[in-house]
Amino acid sequence: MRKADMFRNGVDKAKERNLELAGRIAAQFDMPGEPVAMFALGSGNINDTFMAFYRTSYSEARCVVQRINTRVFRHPEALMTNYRRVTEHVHRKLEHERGAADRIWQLPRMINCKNGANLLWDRDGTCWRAITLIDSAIAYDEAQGPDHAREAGAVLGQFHRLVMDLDPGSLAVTIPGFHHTSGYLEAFDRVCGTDMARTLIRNDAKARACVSFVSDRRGLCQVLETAKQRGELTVRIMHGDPKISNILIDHITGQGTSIIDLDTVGAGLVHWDYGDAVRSLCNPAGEDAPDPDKVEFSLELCEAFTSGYLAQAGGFLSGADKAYLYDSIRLITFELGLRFLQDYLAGNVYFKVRHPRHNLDRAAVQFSLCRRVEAHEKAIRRLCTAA
Ligand code: GN1
Ligand code: MG
Repeated sequence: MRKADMFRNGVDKAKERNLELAGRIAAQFDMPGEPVAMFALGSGNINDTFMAFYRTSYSEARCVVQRINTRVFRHPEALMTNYRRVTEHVHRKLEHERGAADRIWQLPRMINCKNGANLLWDRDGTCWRAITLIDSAIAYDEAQGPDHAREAGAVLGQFHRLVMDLDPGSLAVTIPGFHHTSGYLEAFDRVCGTDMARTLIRNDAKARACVSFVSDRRGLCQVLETAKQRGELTVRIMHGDPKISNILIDHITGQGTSIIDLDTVGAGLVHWDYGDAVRSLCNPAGEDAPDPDKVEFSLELCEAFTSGYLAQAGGFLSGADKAYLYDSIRLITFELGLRFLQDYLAGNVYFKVRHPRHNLDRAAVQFSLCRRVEAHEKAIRRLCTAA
């Protein structure tokens, strides 16, 4: 084959696929110019994310386009209403505080369709939306070191501070029971009673080890809930999914600039967010670590993240809030493992998987991380309350 043909073949194949989506989906959003392509982006476990490219004769623009997973988010309209409410509130506040800020904090906003709607329902029943792109910022999948961790902490703390005066009751619940660990335990118990789960557990040592890990920690599920009932913790607005790849770092200044993925924003405990961010940041081997036994929890990254977080959020957190930060890391790590395990036993119906045992492998990684967190309990408690 001649070089020119090889080149054309390669380009054409990619073009065909992307052009089809660009013409049908990207073209409907209120962006300047003509859509020229859509490329898959990111590594989300629920929605499908794309970068859309648009061109005019003198410039070009990009935005993020997402196919919303309506099996998980059953009421996408509610999700969009939350999104708008939170971004408008945050943008108003950022404008007001701009003079005193040490940087330009950002939060992407929605881009409506050309017909004014904020969601696009495609003819095949799929649901799409578009969001502005923060072009000069990077979402890292892994911690880049303590400076990165500190900036990531600052972004989460800043987000909590910015939304703390928004009424938690004003936001819709996008996933009922999200982060209610006891509910995940009940779902796990139910699935364990099915024939499919029984077979999966009986024939597999890894599954049995994961199940017994859960059995040993059933009491843990209530830790934050009980503190809330006792009045030690307050319901505020939380992000719901602040894993490291949802926190953007400005690559020009190296400073944290924005948090993305507001799909689960709503009433809850800021502890869920703190725990989720730390469990994802302080596990350098990642959620797909090939060997669960080699998973480590980095105290250094945890300390840096916590200092960045408390520098922004410390002003409104009480002593009791700080006292439960350790428990939140342990709980959310355990909870994510439990969610992966439950989904594996239910036949992989919630999280996207690349192979049939993917959710089981993911569960084993989170449980191993949870063990490391438990082993570091004293040191973590010290750094959370000292900061
Ligand atoms: C899911 O899709 P993604 O990657 O943004 C999940 C989070 C988990 C995360 C683990 C709505 O988030 O709760 O922590 O996977 N989101 C939902 O990677 O369940
Ligand atoms: Mg998400």
